[in-house]
Amino acid sequence: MTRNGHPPAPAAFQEMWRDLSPVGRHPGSGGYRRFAWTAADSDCRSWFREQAEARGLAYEVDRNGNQWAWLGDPAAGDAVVTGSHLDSVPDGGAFDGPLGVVSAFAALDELRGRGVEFGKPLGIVNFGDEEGARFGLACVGSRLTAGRLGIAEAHRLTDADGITLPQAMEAAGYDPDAIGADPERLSRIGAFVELHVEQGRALDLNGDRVGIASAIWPHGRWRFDFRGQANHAGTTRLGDRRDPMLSYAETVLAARREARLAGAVATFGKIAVEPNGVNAIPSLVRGWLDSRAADQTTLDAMVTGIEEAAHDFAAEHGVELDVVRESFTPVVEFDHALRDELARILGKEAGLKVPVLGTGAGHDAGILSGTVPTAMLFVRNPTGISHSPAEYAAEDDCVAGVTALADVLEGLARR
Ligand code: HGY
Ligand code: MN
Ligand code: MN
Repeated sequence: MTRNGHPPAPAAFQEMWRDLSPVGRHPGSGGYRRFAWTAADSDCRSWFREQAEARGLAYEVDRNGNQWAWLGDPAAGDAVVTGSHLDSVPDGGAFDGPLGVVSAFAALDELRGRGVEFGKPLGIVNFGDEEGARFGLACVGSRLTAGRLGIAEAHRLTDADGITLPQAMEAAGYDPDAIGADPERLSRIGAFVELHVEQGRALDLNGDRVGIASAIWPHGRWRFDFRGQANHAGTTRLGDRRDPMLSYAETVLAARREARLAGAVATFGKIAVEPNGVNAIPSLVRGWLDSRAADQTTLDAMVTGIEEAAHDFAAEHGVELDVVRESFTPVVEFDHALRDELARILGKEAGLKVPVLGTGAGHDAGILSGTVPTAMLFVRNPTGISHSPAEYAAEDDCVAGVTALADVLEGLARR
């Protein structure tokens, strides 16, 4: 036993974690760069396949590149599915996504160890391109499968080097013309439960190891293109400049102000500058806004406020501005019956104190929740840091997550 009374992680968990930890890790930053359809992504996919095969599970890849591992025949229906994603944001942490996939395999091991007989098919899934780090749109694999991203729209997605999603899929050995909605596959799922590291400190502040998700805030991504005039940094008088960097910078500050007033969040975390020369006034500053709020009305008002401010700043500097909404995910309220069932399984049967909490982070579970009864488990994150190499969860808490997931899967498979 470890010093706070929880058993150490099972060897299989430690081994999976160790195998996966070098994949796509940048030696300089220590963060992960596991972007869709790259070599690192392919290595993660090979790892998933090996884990499935080592456990004698039936392995398949669906038309959208999501990977599935099955115990029992999914065609029997009412399947219980768990899993998450293996891709990352630029220089992401080790836990966001992989914890849910590794815990899924570890929970299956635990259930086998308990001698549980499954009356229903049990599935483990790795959804492709959850973070949208390469093509700008999050949850591409689950959106396509749920019919919430059209084929034509997906085919238009392009990365920073001008490579389209179909080109990237093809280069990785997948057929981009096969993508699209997969209602039959989803109709076989009776419940989907995604385990995820918490991306905040609510659990830690209350001294809880594990929590259940209530809702996901509505959120979206907007692209702001400020176009001015490239010119010489040394010879152009200040009054003669049409500098888009100025209106961009003022917009960043306006976003912060609007978010504070709304009790919400707004972030410019990505920027592209042309010509991107140290001695040139930019011709274009392209900034991406990520905005999230507890409800739709607040989010709409905040983004409108930021856009209006950006247009005023652009006009002041003789700059043109275009704003494009690149993606949007409405509020997700997880299935109440399933949520209550998880609370019952973990609370009454396993004797855990399990708080129910909302989150501002997006998940494949949120995308699926419109089609499939869906729930989420969160595992304590003592610093709350996520989307950063510093993201962390203690091994004891990961073990508590695996046990909770195993309890939930066992309970759901018995229904
Ligand atoms: O950006 C998000 O909320 C998620 O982590 N994909
Ligand atoms: Mn993430
Ligand atoms: Mn995630």
